[in-house]
Amino acid sequence: MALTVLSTSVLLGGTVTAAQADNAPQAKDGSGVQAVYKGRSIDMSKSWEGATVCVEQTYGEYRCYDDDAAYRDAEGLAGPASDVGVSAWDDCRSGYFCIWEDKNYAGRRVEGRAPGMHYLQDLTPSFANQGSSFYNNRSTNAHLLDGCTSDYLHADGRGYSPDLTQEDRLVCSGNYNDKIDQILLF
Ligand SMILES: [Ca+2]
Repeated sequence: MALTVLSTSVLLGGTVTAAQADNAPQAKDGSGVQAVYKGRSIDMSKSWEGATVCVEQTYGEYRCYDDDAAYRDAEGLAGPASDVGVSAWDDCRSGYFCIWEDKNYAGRRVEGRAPGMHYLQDLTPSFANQGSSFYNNRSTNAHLLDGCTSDYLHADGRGYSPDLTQEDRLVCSGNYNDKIDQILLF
């Protein structure tokens, strides 16, 4: 998939309202989210071990896979995964929000689907403040929060960014690359 045809559709920032924060599920402070990986339960906040893709099944339940081929095979998805090393935004299937640790949809990724707040520190050992590209392949909006006051990046449904260095923060200085701590799915 060529990147040149893509343009970002995430432009607007703002502030999260108190009502939005109150409605969000609470973080599991001090303990990571458990995921099934190779038939075992792993604490996603401590180590993904050999996994590179972790996918939310229902809220609080995740499955992790070695790679996209294993993911697609296990979840019964047709067709091969995108080649390693090329942009793989279309590896993020419809109905999911995906964030990758590297720009151009590369590196490890975590996929969420349930409405509510998703805390990256509970989902990855080193992924919080590392996200560099995302694709909100859902019909509803998402907010990417960086923990700097109430600053956030708004993403429309089907919104994406191949490079968060290109997304300037409107409230705080700098850009959103390697800054995202939480993702609120609507
Ligand atoms: Ca990064």
